[in-house]
Parts: sequence; C-alpha cells; structure tokens
Amino acid sequence: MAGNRTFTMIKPDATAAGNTGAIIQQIEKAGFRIVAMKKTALSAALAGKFYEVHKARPFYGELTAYMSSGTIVPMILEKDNAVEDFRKLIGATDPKKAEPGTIRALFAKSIDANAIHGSDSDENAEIEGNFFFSQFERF
Ligand code: FUP
Repeated sequence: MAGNRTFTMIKPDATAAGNTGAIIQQIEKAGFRIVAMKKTALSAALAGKFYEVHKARPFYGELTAYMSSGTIVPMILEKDNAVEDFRKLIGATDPKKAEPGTIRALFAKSIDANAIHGSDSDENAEIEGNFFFSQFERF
C-alpha cells in the first residue's frame, strides 16, 4: 500500500532566487499538508551523508558541493499516495524534460540546481524525514 508521507527540500538555487514562498504555495495548492518544515543549511559532510546512495555516481562531488552552498528548506508532507503524487508535482530531474507546470519546469535552473528534492520511495521518505526532523518537530 502506498504511504501518505513524503520528504522534500527546496534547494539552494530556489531559496537564493526568492522562490521559497511560491514553491510552498504550489505544494499546498496540490493538496499536501506540511507536517514539518524549517530553513537550514548542510555542511559538505552532511550533504555527503544525505546523498550517500549516489556516492558512486560521477556527479556526487558537485552534488554535495552544490547542496551545501546555501540555505535549504526541508519539509515532511502528507497526502494520500504522497511519494508518487509529489514526484509528479515536481517533474523530471532535468528541467528541460519536466512537464510544463511542474515545480522544476517553473523554477529549476539546471539538472543539478533543480529547485527541489522529492523522495523516490516510502522507505526513503522515512529515512530522509528522520535525517532532518525529530518527532517533536512534526505537526
Ligand atoms: P531525483 O530523484 O529526480 O532528484 O533525481 P536523482 O535521484 O537521479 O538525482 C539526485 C540529484 O542528483 C538530482 F536532484 C540532481 C543531481 N543530479 C545531477 O547533478 N546530475 C545528474 O546527471 C543527475 C542527478
């Protein structure tokens, strides 16, 4: 059965461009409830830990440098079929391939500075949410 929670973070390109509010508005308009949210930043070491599954990929170094280059807004979100519906809302990894109207089509600058993250499974949503939030920060 599909779970009802996913994890997202608004990435440094989008927070720097002043698109945090516009992106949150898209997320709420699409029917997601915000369970937890904060503005924070990752050290290179913590970004490396978050993206450990991509360690062997050629873009890992750039990815972790980029993700620690500015502020981010991590969130836990709730909605029926959350993981799949949220991946649809954000669009393809490469904004050039993202469906019109998706968050990445609207706000992403490039395949690496692509505005927003969305968990790819219920299991990863749980792991990634726990990376940023304790049970006392969830509402
Ligand atoms: P996604 O699940 O859409 O975020 O995409 P992936 O899990 O494949 O990739 C994770 C992050 O790695 C992307 F958000 C951006 C970065 N990435 C690159 O920088 N270059 C690539 O070719 C692919 C991904």
